[in-house]
Amino acid sequence: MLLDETIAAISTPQGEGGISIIRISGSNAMEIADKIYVSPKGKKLTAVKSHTINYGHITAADGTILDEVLVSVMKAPHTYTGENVVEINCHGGIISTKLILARTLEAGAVMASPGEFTKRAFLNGRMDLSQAESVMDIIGSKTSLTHTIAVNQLEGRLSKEINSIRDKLLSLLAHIQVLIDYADEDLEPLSDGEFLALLDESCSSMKKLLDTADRGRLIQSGIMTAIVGKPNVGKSSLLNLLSGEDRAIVTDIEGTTRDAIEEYINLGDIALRIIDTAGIRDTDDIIENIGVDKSKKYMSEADLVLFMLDGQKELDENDRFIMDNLDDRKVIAIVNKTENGCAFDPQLIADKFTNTVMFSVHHSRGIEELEKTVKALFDMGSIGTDNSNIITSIRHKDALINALGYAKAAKDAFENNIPQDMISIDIENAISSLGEIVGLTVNEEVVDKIFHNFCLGK
Ligand SMILES: Nc1nc2c(ncn2[C@@H]2O[C@H](COP(=O)(O)OP(=O)(O)OP(=O)(O)O)[C@@H](O)[C@H]2O)c(=O)[nH]1
Ligand SMILES: [Mg+2]
Repeated sequence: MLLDETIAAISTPQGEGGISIIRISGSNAMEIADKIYVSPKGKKLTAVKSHTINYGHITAADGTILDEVLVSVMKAPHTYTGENVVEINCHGGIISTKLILARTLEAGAVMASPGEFTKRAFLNGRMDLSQAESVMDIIGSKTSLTHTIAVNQLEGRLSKEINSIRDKLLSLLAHIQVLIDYADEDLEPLSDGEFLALLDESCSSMKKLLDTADRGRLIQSGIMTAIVGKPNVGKSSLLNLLSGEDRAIVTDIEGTTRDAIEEYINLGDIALRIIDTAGIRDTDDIIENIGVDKSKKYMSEADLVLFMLDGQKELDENDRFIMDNLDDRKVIAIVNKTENGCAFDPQLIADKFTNTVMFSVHHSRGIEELEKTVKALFDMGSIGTDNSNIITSIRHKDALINALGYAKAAKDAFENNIPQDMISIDIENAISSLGEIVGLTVNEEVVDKIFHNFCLGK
């Protein structure tokens, strides 16, 4: 990528709509736009004030009008990319946008690659790498929770925390370097206690962040949730209710579902990758049995098990078999079909499972309670309302694991009286790993890979 090139792309989704935007960024953005833009009074975009919107037309090479437009002119450096930016608002539609984009290219712009506008924002120091990554997370958000986390990251909350840990480690490094380089000078070094305390603080801040990574993963990719239970309790009915469509076949015949069905759904502001499974029971049917084996596998692998029971029937050996095999799992027991009460004492279930929800798919009753319970079980209730950061990116998690490993090694070395210049290598490595998160110490290949996943025009 050459930063001295001026780039252009369509920044809005392709298709029919109210408006579309063609974005141009680079030092020649205004000059290029002037070659294809005509204002009623002949004004030039190179001459207008920054951050203004200008009415006019985009014309073809022979002067034919291609569309009526509003053109935003934003001069560097206070723009998204930090460069001169022109945004042409034209009528939404495939042809208008393509024709105008083609005109910008004829006029000297080059086609932007995916994420290139944001990459330039990063390279020009408008945002750090974790902020740039959050832009894509905002665009790709499927729940308000992922959106909140991404917006916080864009606002720099994560960067601030990472930089503050980095600063602590940098002060330790400075301390060691002073000791080594000016050993004979009368400097006031940190006491061993102070040195260790700072190192400890850094380790525990990193550990605290890392502890959020599991939750972050679940929030970002959805909690893998298996609905299990004996046949006919209403598992497929629950999947259909939560997904809002007739996804799975529902009948009153036991053993209706043979194969697992997976759907991505939003339960309030949490995402679930929900799997409807075949009812678990002893059966001689070969096909059903394969399904039952799959159900058992999901039961043992899912992040969350929704164990469903039929509130209109007494508990039986199939229920008990499942109950006995859920000991080490995160489970919410759902007693379904309770619109007219429950055929067994619900306490029998509540005694075994702390989280029990009385439910009726037919009456859509219990959904809110279910949502509340899932949130509590995964400690997601306070996200967005408190100020803590959540690690949702595997790249950030890996960098933190490395940084913490180096910081711990430095601590061990310090406690074992290893020479200080050896300790400084570990601290330098920890600083460098943290720098990868915000993009201070990251190589070009990694940066390219990150932005390659962006959408065109962003
Ligand atoms: N009364 C009542 N019936 C329900 C409720 N939910 C589901 N059912 C009925 O229970 C029967 C079984 O529902 P399914 O969703 O197919 O049950 P399942 O657990 O998927 O069954 P298998 O696929 O055979 O394991 C159907 O006749 C549903 O209409 C409910 O809340 N109340
Ligand atoms: Mg079913």
